[in-house]
Amino acid sequence: PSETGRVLSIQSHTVQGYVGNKSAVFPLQLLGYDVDPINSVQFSNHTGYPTFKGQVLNGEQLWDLIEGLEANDLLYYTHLLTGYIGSVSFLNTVLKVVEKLRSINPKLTYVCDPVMGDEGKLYVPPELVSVYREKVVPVASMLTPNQFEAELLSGVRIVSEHDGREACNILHAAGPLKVVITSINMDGSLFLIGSHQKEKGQPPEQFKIVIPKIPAYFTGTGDLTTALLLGWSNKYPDNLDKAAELAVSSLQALLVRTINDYGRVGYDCQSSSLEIRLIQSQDDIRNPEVKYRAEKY
Ligand code: ATP
Ligand code: PLP
Ligand code: PXL
Repeated sequence: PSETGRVLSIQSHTVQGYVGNKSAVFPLQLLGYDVDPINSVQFSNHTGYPTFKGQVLNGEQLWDLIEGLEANDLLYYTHLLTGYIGSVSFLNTVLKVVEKLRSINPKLTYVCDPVMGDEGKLYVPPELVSVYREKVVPVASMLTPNQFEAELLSGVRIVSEHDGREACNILHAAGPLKVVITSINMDGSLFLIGSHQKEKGQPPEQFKIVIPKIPAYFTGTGDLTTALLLGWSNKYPDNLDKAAELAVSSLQALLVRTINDYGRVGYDCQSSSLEIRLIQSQDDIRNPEVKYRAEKY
């Protein structure tokens, strides 16, 4: 493995629990990255709880922080990472940030988790979808949609592995050289589909990882997945399959630890969303034992 980097991570902060930056920053640091978090919101807890309180950063406030960094020559980053974004104005400012960072480092890698919804339901304003499709996807280096998000962005309804691969092809044509559909729910299992277009215009190398579904709901796993894919794919730039094996293996070890911990205190894991045991899983993040293998197509 080679090289680490400096990551600007624009994501949610929650005081309690692990979503957004709280589930991305620590693992990237464990993998050796310098990570500079910008907190797009600061909430008491994630929005899946009965209530939450807190503040939302707007586009101008985001730009203010970028100007502060620029004024001190602190805007050199190797990677930009973004996750859940709640408004069109904030997303448009993120696009300005991409442009600004690339003017300083033309090789900047932009890793975008186009968080819009899950299981057929949007949890962002519908106007965001076309901004992602038309303006964000074209500038992303790596895209990590879930099944529903890949459908929204590609226009392909995904009910088979073939559809998942076709959605990746369409997304490559729009811009990103690396696409990972983080979970397609099929036949009682989760399928991760990865696709790496090594040269513009050439057919991509594609693979799948089949993940047995754990009967529980977790929050923050999508954010952690994208962070780990950034971390490992930068260390193995020509082996997206290996990066995904490492990311999935870490994640599954963490999820097993999470349900075991909740189970120990007699908690019903299917009744509500579980907070991931991130800190307790640091060895599984630094040094995952690869138990989930990529199968090349
Ligand atoms: P996002 O909405 O952030 O784009 P996502 O909806 O795909 O991402 P998740 O559904 O949380 O995010 O899945 C991300 C990864 O977490 C999967 O690839 C899988 O490895 C793991 N995962 C999440 N839930 C489960 C589960 N119930 N059983 C097994 N693995 C899971
Ligand atoms: N539910 C809501 C309301 C969200 O804002 C998010 C944010 O990403 C999620 C669910 C998804 O969580 P995950 O990253 O585990 O897919
Ligand atoms: O990606 C998960 C996430 C991010 N940010 C906020 C959230 C959630 C999940 O619930 O509430 C604010």
